[in-house]
Amino acid sequence: MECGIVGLPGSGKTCLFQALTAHTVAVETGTLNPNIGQADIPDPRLREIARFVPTRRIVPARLELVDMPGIPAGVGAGHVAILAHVRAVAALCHVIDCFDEKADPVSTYSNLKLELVLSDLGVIESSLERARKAARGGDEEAGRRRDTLEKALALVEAEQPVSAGDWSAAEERAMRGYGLLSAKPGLVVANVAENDLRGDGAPVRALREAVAEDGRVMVVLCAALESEIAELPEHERAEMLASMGLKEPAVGPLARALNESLGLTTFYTASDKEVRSWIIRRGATAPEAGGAVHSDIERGFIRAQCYHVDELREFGSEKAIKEAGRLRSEGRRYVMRDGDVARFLFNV
Ligand SMILES: Nc1nc2c(ncn2[C@@H]2O[C@H](COP(=O)(O)OP(=O)(O)O)[C@@H](O)[C@H]2O)c(=O)[nH]1
Ligand SMILES: [Mg+2]
Repeated sequence: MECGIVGLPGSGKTCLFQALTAHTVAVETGTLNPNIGQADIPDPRLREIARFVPTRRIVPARLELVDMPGIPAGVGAGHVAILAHVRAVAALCHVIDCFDEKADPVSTYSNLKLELVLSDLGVIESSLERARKAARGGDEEAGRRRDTLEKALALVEAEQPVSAGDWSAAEERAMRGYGLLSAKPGLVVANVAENDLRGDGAPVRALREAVAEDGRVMVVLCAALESEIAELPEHERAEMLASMGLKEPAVGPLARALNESLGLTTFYTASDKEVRSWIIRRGATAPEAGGAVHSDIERGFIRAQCYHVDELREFGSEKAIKEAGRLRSEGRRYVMRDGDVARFLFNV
């Protein structure tokens, strides 16, 4: 899953990117190239599983991050080079400067939203023209595309994001190829000052309200501090976090909020080799989950042996779960539950 980090220049995008990727990527600044990297998604359940299933290593799922070069204010649809990168990602993370005393987070947020809507306007208009022409030539598929684009056009002309519409699965599929920015699920990062880590200041509170009104999630963090913490050796991190009154690095809440707004869920595989978390679409079936591990598993799927993380806590070992008759044997129609630990049986 790829997440694009967007926002005004100087809002702290690159700083956040470096924090999330723990400084593992040599970043470029002042160019039109995005920085691309991966962040481990911390998950307390991994350690818990490893307590009951002795293993050689723990492998967290990862989040792909694309740190976009800034979209200068007021430039809008003109910045094709930058926006082309943004069109390819699945979700957006809007970073908003709340650390500068002169910042006005609410108006920055509404401008940013408008920017995305305006950039979609151009894409929709030109695609609509092509779809209309093809539809007149008798292409039924193009006719359906035209209807969907007309619906999207009405929204963006009213300065509404495409995501505000009611879309059928078929319409969503038809639109996916256009990479419409205002159709992407997104969350907001309030980049707060070191002296307002909980975001209790009036500007951040106002932003929280504006974001909630849109039905979106907001994560409060201080990118500069997170970046410093990420540079510390592992054993010093916990102490630093505690001294700041923080429970965990921001990548945890950020990834969880992202999974939530993208409709994703987590399952685990556990053996003496590795304990690992996997992120899949909510509603994915057992063979689809197996496919996240390896395409052969999906192809040759026989069944999945599953139990829930909570049962590990309750019974203390996989053996005890089995003896209690709680090890489930699930077939191809089984919809994975968040927190399932699965072993796949397959044959190719
Ligand atoms: N005080 C403070 N400064 C920050 C914070 N985040 C970023 N900055 C500073 O803002 C400037 C721009 O940050 P950068 O990450 O390059 O912004 P970008 O243009 O959005 O990528 C840098 O000088 C950062 O040190 C923060 O949380 N607090
Ligand atoms: Mg930057």
